[in-house]
Amino acid sequence: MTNQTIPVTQPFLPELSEFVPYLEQIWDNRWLTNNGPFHQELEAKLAEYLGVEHVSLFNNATIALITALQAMRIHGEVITTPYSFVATTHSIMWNGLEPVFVDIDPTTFNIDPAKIEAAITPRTTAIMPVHCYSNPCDVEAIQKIADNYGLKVIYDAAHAFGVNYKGDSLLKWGDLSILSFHATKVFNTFEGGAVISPNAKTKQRIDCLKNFGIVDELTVTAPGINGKMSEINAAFGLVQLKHINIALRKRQVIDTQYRLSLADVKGITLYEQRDFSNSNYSYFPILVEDDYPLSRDDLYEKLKSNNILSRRYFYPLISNMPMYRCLPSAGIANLPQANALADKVICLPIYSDLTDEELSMIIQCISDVNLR
Ligand code: T4K
Repeated sequence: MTNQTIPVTQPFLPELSEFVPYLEQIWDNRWLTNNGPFHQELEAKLAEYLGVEHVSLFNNATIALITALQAMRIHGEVITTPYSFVATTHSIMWNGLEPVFVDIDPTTFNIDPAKIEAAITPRTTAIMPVHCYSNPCDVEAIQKIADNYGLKVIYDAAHAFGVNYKGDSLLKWGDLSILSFHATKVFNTFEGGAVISPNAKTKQRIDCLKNFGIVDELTVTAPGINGKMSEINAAFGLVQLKHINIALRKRQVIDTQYRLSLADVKGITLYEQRDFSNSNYSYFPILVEDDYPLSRDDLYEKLKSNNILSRRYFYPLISNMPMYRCLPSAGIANLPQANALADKVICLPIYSDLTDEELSMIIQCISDVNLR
């Protein structure tokens, strides 16, 4: 098929010449990090683009998640989904808290609100759901439960850049939302992330914690961390932001083409975006069902032998990883939907520079099996 490897994703990179003047400015003013001018500008521009008020930039989403839990003074147990990238549960562990896994809804791939209440104990203080593949969680049901039981809700919104729900930013739901700007995300700053706060006071606490807990030269009020984004990363974010709408539109075209071409392939199930929301086309997961001629792993290998590097996000399931599988909530019987999904999923390549020819090759590779 092709000799060129097709990765699952590739960062969108503007022309290097567009970035150079920003570098020159950094060299000129010798301000490299610690809330510099590009950092401040990116926070303001992102707030405007995302339709939120309070953005705190971070060096990555994992540190942002860890800091968010600390900022909310979470203790005891945190209810979360096992169907995510490991960073979600790792951030809970880094705070010395106990993750409690709750199964997912097989249609949204997100934590199933109907199963949350049964997992609440006197030690539960927070819920950490994930908007998986940019599909919004059932934010209304989750908020109702949180209000009834006095729990905080911290959304891992690493996949949810630019997603709206019922006409407003999805990032406004919960007590805090955390974005990732990693190289593999739709909007990237090489490495990076952000916490979205609901008010200025919370943003102030987040900003203090990400800067070691420093208030001023003589005052340190909390055991904070170094979560700061550098000027280089922030400057790159400003350049990215100029192109983000075009990059998202290109992804949308690829998503549409996949859907048109794969809808009728027997044994392949496509994932549907929830009503009242927009996708950011960050991932294109397919489910390989029992009536597909190949197993999920055989299809993965077939794609690989054709130089198409799909990924099994999210397999293995976090709850089956060695450091988590002994938790009382990690048993397969407690998480049947998440386990089933992890065994079926493949994320196909999607990124703005994927060519029509490459897309056709991927589609053909998946569809051809039926012709044998
Ligand atoms: N919560 C959720 C729900 C997340 O998905 C993530 C991150 C986080 C929290 C934590 O966010 P950060 O702390 O990272 O900001 C990748 C990413 O490293 C990770 O950020 C992401 N989720 C996860 C879903 O995927 P890997 O181990 O699969 O990445 P890697 O290095 O295998 O890259 C995947 C493909 O991307 C490569 O085959 C080629 C391409 N690529 C990658 C990089 C790094 C490029 O073309 N250029 C690059 O620079 O984890």
